[in-house]
Amino acid sequence: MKKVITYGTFDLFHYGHLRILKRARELGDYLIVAVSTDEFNAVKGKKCTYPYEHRAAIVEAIKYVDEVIPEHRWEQKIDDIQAHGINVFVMGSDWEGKFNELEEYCDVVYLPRTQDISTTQIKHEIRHR
Ligand code: C2G
Repeated sequence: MKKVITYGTFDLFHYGHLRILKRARELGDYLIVAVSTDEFNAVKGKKCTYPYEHRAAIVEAIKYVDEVIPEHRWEQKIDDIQAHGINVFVMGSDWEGKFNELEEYCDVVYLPRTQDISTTQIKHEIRHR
């Protein structure tokens, strides 16, 4: 079984999130998504609309997703890859090149971001309707 992992906040879940999860799943047979905890988002300087429990539940309900784990810190990726027997690490192209050190442990794939949609843009559009 080819196992894939990807990481993210997935706040205000949108079509760009759906597309990365669909494409990530298509790279293997099993997709794990590590969803950033509220505490880790504070480290990332991200203020979420939805708490971790809601963001994780929504991601877990997506048919392309087989398992959700929490993302507590930047440095957990190698442990996750080894603990879960991951074959492919996937991120959107806004992270291009940032995780190449993981190539020692598994394939690293950056997929093109979905254009013209982001959580920030959604918040802006709702505020300025
Ligand atoms: N994404 C995308 N297209 C968009 C928006 C997001 O493909 N229009 C992708 C991002 O590239 C990322 C995933 O969706 O791979 C989740 O995006 P975020 O929730 O913004 O995650 P981020 O804050 O980038 O956290 O350790 C890695 C971090 O946890 C990544």
